[in-house]
Amino acid sequence: TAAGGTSEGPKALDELVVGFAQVGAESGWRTANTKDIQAAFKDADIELKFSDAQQKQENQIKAIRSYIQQGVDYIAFSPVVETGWDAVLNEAKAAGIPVVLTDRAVDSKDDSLYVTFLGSDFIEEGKKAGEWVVDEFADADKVNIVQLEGTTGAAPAIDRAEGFAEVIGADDKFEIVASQTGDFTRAGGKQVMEAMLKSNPDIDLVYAHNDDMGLGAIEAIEAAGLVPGKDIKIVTVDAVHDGMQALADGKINFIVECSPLLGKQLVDVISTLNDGGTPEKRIVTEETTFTQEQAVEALPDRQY
Ligand code: GYE
Repeated sequence: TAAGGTSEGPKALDELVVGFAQVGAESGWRTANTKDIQAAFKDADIELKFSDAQQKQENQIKAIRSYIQQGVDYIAFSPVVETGWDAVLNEAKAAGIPVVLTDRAVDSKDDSLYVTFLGSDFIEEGKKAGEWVVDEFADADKVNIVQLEGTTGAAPAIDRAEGFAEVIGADDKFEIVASQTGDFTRAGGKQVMEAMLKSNPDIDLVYAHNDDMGLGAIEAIEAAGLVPGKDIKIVTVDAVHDGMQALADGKINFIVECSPLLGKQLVDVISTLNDGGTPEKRIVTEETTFTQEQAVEALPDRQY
């Protein structure tokens, strides 16, 4: 069958073919994620077909259809947005090809369309960012926040906004005065921040859904003659190298970690399936948070 070892016993790992449909190369996180997945499959001696959808759902759907046509054993993908996957996932199901979601979830009523979802708890990440803000501004009377959102419709953008709003919503001194997507890119973060600085004279805090947008915001803040990390505080999510460097340099104030190192776990899921086993339906990535001091300490040992 196309579906690995399920009915004919396990295949040798070097006979397996896995198709991976990546979101794009929009951020430092994504680059680290791609590298880690490619390295893990190489180590395991499993063939990986890789495609980059350039942040477009239609490209990802095309890539998945092409993997189905090629009769790969498994498909893994990180859905650029949450909705609109049922049709193509039903095609994979009909072809007997198990699908693994990595990093981002789909919003579908039918959870038989995928084997497992392997990745972070983005609501929790948003809450951790919010909790830091509540502590940091404990003595303030009014806190004007601007939010740089991730890709519209993407699980991490939706959930990081939700978790954050829930925590800061408990005190009405916190106000999100502007919120707009920067598409998880540095250029997007910079452009949106420039516009926000023009229309909002009194910004206390930037909450960016990833490091790259925070790094773009730093450029805009400096260009406006303000000091990032002091005049305007910044909290981001990811903890990739450049973000951690900016945190250690005092330009970012706090980072919630989101680990891109999903390769080994994805290989484990594939080999469990190949052996006829059933992986957990949800595999949550473990992660921490970093202050400026912790970033200085952690930086030398970071892998990405
Ligand atoms: O935080 C961001 C990337 O899906 C968790 O996508 C991922 C997010 C990550 O572009 O940097």
